[in-house]
Amino acid sequence: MSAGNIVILTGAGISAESGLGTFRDKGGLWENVALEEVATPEAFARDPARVHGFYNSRRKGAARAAPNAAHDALARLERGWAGEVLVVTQNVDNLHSRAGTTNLLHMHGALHRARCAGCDHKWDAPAVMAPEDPCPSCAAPSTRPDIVWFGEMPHHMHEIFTALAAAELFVAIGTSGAVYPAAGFAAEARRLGARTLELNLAPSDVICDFDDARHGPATRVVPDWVAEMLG
Ligand code: BV8
Repeated sequence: MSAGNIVILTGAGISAESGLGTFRDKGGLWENVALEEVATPEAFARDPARVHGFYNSRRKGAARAAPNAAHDALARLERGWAGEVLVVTQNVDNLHSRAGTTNLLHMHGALHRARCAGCDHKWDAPAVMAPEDPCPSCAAPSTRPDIVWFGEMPHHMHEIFTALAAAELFVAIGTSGAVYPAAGFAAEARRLGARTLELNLAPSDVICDFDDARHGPATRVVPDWVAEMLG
């Protein structure tokens, strides 16, 4: 394959070697706090200060982290590949954009963005958010992290399915395949005619949807794969 469109789905595993925790590995985020307490609209309605505290802490951690060799390799692939390379990330950190990836969709939102639950205005999030923060546009105290919580529709779904339909290759990197609709992208891409490749530390929950797989740490497996793709 020397051209053709590539869609790459990334998850928390690509940022693990940058020091950011994953969700479902041993010691993962959801082992320490129940997602129902901090990552649903109901949790935010019940205790907005606690939810803001959870994301303020993750925003601080993400700001301290740096892109790793896997993020850098994907940015190289975008620059050097003859076809289109689209990165769809489930991650809410900004390590892909800091590594230089530009064709990028944050389907689960982003820690560095804020949103008004009242007027839907979006802006760059401050380091620390609180329930009483007024919206810069409508002044209502209805600001929230621009994060897609469980039970909410992920962002950019139309663009993602359009890209899957035009893809020759779908690659999933650092994701457990536990969360939908992202976990269904490989099966959808395959149904639409794409080849599918998993690059992950261990087989994911949806390994059966992949034609090929390479298992190992992202900072080794992803640069090796990109080097092969760029010849
Ligand atoms: C939706 C933002 C419908 C938050 C996230 C009941 C009620 C409501 C919904 C549902 C329900 N039952 C099922 C659902 C659907 C639900 C879902 O799938 N739930 C799961 C738990 C069963 N999905 C949703 O709710 C989605 N919305 O369905 O909307 C709808 C329809 C119409 C109209 C309105 C609504 C929304 C899902 C988005 C939730 N938000 N993130 C935040 O980040 O705080 S999802 C959450 O899981 C994470 O954020 C992450 O993005 C995502 C996936 O996790 P992974 O990235 O894969 O991370 P994980 O730890 O799981 O795995 C890491 C992997 O990396 C492992 O495989 C590991 O081996 C590997 N790894 C580790 N180290 C390395 C490595 N690989 C390489 N190198 C390494 N070094």
